Amino acid sequence: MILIGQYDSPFVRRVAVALRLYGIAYEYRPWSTFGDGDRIAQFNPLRRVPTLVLDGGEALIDSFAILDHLDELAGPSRALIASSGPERRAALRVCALATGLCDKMVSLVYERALHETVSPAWTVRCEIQIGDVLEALENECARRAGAFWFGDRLGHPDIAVACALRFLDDAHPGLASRNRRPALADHAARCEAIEAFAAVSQTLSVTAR
Ligand SMILES: N[C@@H](CCC(=O)N[C@@H](CS)C(=O)NCC(=O)O)C(=O)O
Repeated sequence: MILIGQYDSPFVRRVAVALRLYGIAYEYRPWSTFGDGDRIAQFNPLRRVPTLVLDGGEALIDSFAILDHLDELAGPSRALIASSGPERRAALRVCALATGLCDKMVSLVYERALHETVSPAWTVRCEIQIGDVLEALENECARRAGAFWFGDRLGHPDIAVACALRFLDDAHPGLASRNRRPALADHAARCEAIEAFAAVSQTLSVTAR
């Protein structure tokens, strides 16, 4: 299979970390969403990453759909998320908060990179959403009992939150320092120390023109 996208994207990175933790081999195409838009469009008309091209040529789009397939390949006993019930819903909720946080952070990046005049209303709204989600995640993280979000085993929520925090530091250092959260900082350090995270680490470069 072929993973398209750069590791500075929190969405691409969460997929890449899962691929590594599952031990699934993949070819890597570090195509840029803007500079390589035409190449990405051959597989995904949305021109978005991550895009995962399966061996038969089928292209999966959106990190949730891609991880759903990888979980199926890994099987229920190895999957990084519960297969059903309240545990699955709770894990998906944390993942959705983390990826929603990334949507807002990416949106702010594009707002600043692409518009001559940045919208103060949109900026303030995104910053409030980012701050509120970080606070909610911090509270949940501080209350957890085990080493990871839902016990002693790392799962998709851990990966999604850690990838979001790395993107926050890279893309919005000012917001990151205004939103320092000790439990989340500890969580990020714990995840970043794992080889699967270190192997797919890339400093953000914004090329949105
Ligand atoms: N919901 C998608 C979001 C993916 C996403 O926003 N990717 C960004 C890169 S970080 C992208 O492709 N941006 C280009 C665009 O939206 O035009 C997912 O979870 O995969």
